[in-house]
Amino acid sequence: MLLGPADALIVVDVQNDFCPGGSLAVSGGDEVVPVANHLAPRFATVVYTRDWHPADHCSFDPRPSFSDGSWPAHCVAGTPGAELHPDLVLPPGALVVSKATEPGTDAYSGFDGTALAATLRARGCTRVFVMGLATDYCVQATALDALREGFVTFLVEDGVRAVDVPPGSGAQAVAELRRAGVEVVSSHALAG
Ligand code: VGL
Ligand code: ZN
Repeated sequence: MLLGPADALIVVDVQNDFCPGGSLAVSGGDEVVPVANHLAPRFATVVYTRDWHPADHCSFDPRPSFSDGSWPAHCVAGTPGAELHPDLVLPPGALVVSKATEPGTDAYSGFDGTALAATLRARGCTRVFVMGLATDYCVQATALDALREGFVTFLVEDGVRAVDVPPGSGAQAVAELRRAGVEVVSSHALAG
């Protein structure tokens, strides 16, 4: 599959807290870093979203149940856990989009409460390729919003990892994305 100037890569929430050792670690989360680094130089537009919560964010719960939207404290703005994974290589001109920055609301999608859709349109982007963490939460929400915003939307299947709470939610998310109209591709199939 040939990439062109209207294609954008969206790398969702590849942050320390979502990687092994982090407060909300996704199994194998760091394994998406080489995929992001392989793809980023092939895209004219590369966006890194980050979960960027205040310390008193409404999703934080000392006894979190995950699937109901309560989580251990994670990605507190300005802390090491909120930093993008240190091995990510951001190409020149890469965009960083912070989301869920207000105490009272959560936002799984990189489009939710941000200028991402407008920014992509202003750059002439018509297709987006979504990868990152986590498949069943922020990746799924970002890909569904990309469709809603009118972008032709792809999921980079080897570039995602799931929380998998409840079990199977990662595979279910991929199935739901397919049903919604997202095309699932492998990073190896992308050239440009
Ligand atoms: C995420 C749970 C809470 C994610 C963010 O990036 O998938 N999941 N906040
Ligand atoms: Zn969060």
